[in-house]
Amino acid sequence: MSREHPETMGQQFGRRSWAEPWKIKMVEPITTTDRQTRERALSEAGFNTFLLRSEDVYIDLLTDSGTNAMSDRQWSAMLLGDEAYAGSSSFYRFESAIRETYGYPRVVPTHQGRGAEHLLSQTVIKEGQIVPGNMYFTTTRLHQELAGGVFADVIIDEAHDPSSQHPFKGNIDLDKLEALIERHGAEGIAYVSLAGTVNMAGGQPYSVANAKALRELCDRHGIQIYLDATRLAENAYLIQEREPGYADKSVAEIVRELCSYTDGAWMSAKKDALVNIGGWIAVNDEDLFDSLRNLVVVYEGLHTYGGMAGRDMEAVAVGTREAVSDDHQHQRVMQVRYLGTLLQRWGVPIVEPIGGHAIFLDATRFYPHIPQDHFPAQTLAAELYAESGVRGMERGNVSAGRDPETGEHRYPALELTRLAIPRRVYTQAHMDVVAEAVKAVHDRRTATRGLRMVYEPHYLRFFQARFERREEA
Ligand code: P71
Repeated sequence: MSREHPETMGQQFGRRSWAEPWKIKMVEPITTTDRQTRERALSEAGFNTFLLRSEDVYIDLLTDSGTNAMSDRQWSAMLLGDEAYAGSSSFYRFESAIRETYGYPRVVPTHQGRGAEHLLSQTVIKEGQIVPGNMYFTTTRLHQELAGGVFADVIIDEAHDPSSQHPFKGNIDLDKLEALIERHGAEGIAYVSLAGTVNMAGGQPYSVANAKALRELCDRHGIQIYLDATRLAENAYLIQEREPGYADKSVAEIVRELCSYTDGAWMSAKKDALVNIGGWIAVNDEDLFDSLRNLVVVYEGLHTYGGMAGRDMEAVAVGTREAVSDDHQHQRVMQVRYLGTLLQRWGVPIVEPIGGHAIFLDATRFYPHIPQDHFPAQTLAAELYAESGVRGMERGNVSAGRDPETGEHRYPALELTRLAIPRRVYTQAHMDVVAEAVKAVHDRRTATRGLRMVYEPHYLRFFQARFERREEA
């Protein structure tokens, strides 16, 4: 760029600039931190970014879950929250928003996504049944296993290759699924666990064509499909962008169509739905609904609040409708892509194509000299925090946990550090700061050593595990 003729960001990338479809009404001050403070905080946190205090973090990209900024419409709806124990009018507004947006008639509220996963798994899975899915998610698989199920990954092979440019890396490989059905019989399969987008693959979408073919295969065998709709609106936006025939359909229409190929869905409303807490499970079948609605009172709360306050349900109702706005999704996905494109241009290895909610740094290529049992992705998350106060999350060997049969690390094909972008929270200037911080860590990568795990909890170890720096490779 010439100094005499400054260019806008859009011009630098050879396109027209986009901007946020909102203006800012309230701000939350954040402060920068110094390296000495960060080094102390990091060692107190056992080199695990989950154990840092948020006041020690400058730009927080740990997760896009529950970290969204709510709109003035959502905040004002919260004041209308009906806090009745039973039959809250807020529940009925919540129920209508979900019915209209996703199309399932029967809705059970839960406090967040894993509450819904627990209910579905306990209700539908029989001991020893297989649960095929398009890649595992940590809490989803754990609840399936706790219910006696055995998760089987049936995502296409391209999803495990961070450089594959396949536009729908979230697709299910129907041959893999068919082979499982042949081996175990349809009665050996609990249901197909389908997610849009696929978090652990890098926020990758599945296509409408794949969903239709999956429906057809499952109908032939009488197998149900349940959808993790946590980031389905982002999946729909990526379909609008890339699937032939969908450019003129709205995100809202595509969401409805995707749901029409499934028997039910569950949701962590903390993502797409632009709130800080909430969830649900919604189904077509009346008997299944009765079972879920009965179980929810044991674990979450009455079937008209499911662990949420009335005001929380109001915020979900408004946020659910905002989430399927085309303008919102455009800004959302383009902001993520802006950060990723800067990193790509500087030669930082990331998962491609850039997905819907986060940039996933490929720690295997970032630190080729660090073996997987020295936790390269955990190391990268720790180094990035020490460098800059930017907090990301490990999504590799620590997250994958141990195989319940052998007790060994699972050594997943993808060893990633995720920088998840909260919705409507940070600006393009924040993305510039993050990109430069990653570049600085990348520039001194050869001098970095891995970590040793010194404390390992039994469940979902990544949340509370502790590490020490290794002095030598
Ligand atoms: C994310 C989270 C939150 C999280 C969960 C576990 C470890 C670290 C962070 C939560 C999801 C999700 C999908 C696809 C279900 C849940 C559980 N993601 N499905 O990405 O991404 O929902 O957190 O509301 O219980 O940071 P829940």
